[in-house]
Amino acid sequence: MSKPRVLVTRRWPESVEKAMAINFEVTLNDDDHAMSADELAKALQEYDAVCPCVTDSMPQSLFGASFIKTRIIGNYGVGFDHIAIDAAKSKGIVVTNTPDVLTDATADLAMTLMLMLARRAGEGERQLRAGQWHGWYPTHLMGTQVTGKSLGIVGMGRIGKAMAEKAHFGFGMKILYHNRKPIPESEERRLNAEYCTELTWLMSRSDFVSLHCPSSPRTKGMVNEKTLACMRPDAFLINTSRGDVVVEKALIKFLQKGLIAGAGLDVYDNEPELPEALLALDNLVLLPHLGSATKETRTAMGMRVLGNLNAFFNGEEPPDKL
Ligand code: 8YV
Repeated sequence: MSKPRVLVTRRWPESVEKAMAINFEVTLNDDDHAMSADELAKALQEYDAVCPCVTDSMPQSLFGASFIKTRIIGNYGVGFDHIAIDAAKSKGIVVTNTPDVLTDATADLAMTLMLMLARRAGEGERQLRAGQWHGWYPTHLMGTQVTGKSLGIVGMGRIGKAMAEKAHFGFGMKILYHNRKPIPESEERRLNAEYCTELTWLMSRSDFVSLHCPSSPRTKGMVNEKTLACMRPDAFLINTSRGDVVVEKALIKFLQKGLIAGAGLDVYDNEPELPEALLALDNLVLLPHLGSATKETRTAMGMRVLGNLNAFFNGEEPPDKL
């Protein structure tokens, strides 16, 4: 029996690509370019499985063709807002993602942003590399103490909870959280976490606000002029979720005017394009969507996709079916 044909849209860690080749006839994207809409449309007609990632936009229009061969989309990533999953499902396509395996890596990166921001690490490094460090003095680049401060977590799913753990147990932070529903009381007690029914309430009480919600019609533009206005001028915003949760223009305005103290961003509205105004600001730490970028995690993500494909082609329900 011939092996199912699989398209992996971007290069993965080598060990996973090798593991994929055992059960599947895999096509790799040799030069690792971001695929065009035409290439993805063609892929849906040629491959039994397509394994995209965040750089592959798969809108509703992509699923309009009369003939589609693909039976499973094994997304490499937990977020799947780049795939019109209802349209895919209406064509009988199963869609899976990769939860769990990137939880710690992403929470670690949010911690990195929080610490870098609070301690002005980006500014310090830029200064030093530019040859502008002329020695120690008591008021040099004074930052903000993180230990003991309050952290407002928006979206208390797996990654939000991992962030709460690291911040509470590692830095003695008081945790506030906003979520569709509260977490169990025992968990609240363990993490010293307090539920905020209103986002504005959380924003006004947090020294740091960290976004961990998925992109959805409910969360799109949730951090906007109105909600940012609730933050204190000495508070910081951290975003490792999706760019469209924040109204970028509003954030730029608040940063330019010093209405909030700073922001740490790993995700943007129109990646990889960044507004000049963001790049020009100093009270910012900007990273290029590195949330899950560890060797361990990127390998585990690929293995998770592979597990989903193996289950599907064995006639079983894939563990991460959406
Ligand atoms: C991934 C992410 O690397 O999984 C996610 O949702 O945001 C990233 O950490 C990316 O999406 C890969 O597709």
